[in-house]
Amino acid sequence: NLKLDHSDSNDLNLYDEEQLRLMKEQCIVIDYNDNEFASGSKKLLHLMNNINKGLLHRAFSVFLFNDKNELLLQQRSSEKITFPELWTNTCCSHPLAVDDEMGINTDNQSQIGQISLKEKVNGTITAAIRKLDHELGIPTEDTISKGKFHFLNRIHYMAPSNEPWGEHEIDYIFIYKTHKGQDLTILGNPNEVKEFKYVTMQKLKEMMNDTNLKFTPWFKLICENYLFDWWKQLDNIEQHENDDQIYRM
Ligand code: DMA
Ligand code: MN
Repeated sequence: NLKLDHSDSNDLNLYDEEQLRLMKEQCIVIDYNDNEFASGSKKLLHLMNNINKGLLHRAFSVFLFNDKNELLLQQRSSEKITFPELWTNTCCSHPLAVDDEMGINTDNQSQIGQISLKEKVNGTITAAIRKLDHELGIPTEDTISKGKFHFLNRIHYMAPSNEPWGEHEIDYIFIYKTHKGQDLTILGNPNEVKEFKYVTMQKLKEMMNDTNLKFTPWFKLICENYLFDWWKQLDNIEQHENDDQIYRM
């Protein structure tokens, strides 16, 4: 019985046409424990008016490293409706409310609300592969393989963006390590990404100290709480994999 903001009154035609089209994507609405119970448009789920009524959705964040252990960063495009022009991790988005990306497949009989974490992770990786291609032109066949995504943990956070938007998500964190000698083809989609580059940990720390550069709130949270530690242990990242806790921040 929530009175939700559908924001037809907001001046949405000020925004980029393609990004507005993407606001119609159906994301996965979840409860506090990450159990799916509904779908909702990206637009509805990212209005602070609705977030303040408790709406929460599923998301993912990929941290992709090259074979020199450098992290691929991106700067979000000016067209992005939420958090435009901020620097952030390789790729972020939402698994959609479709069987594949929720983790329901022909091998399991999972019912909505009772999908195992393993299957949810699997579905979320499907979404991550879709968006690595869409945002960064990283070709999915032969180059990116499902088995090479390391699922670390989930963080639950809320963060306002520019009015009237914000985030309230349980975010699945993945590390993807490129194998030795592999040089990924990257072709940034200008509607999504303004710039991208590989950085060492030291370079990233310098960037974060540069007051001219702005970073997304989830990226800062993940860096401070986890990433800098994991980065030092990239060669043994398996020991941190598959943590089933949800960390509230
Ligand atoms: C949403 O990312 C996900 C997180 C973890 C903030 P986004 O705004 O980049 O999503 P999309 O690329 O689908 O617009
Ligand atoms: Mn979101």
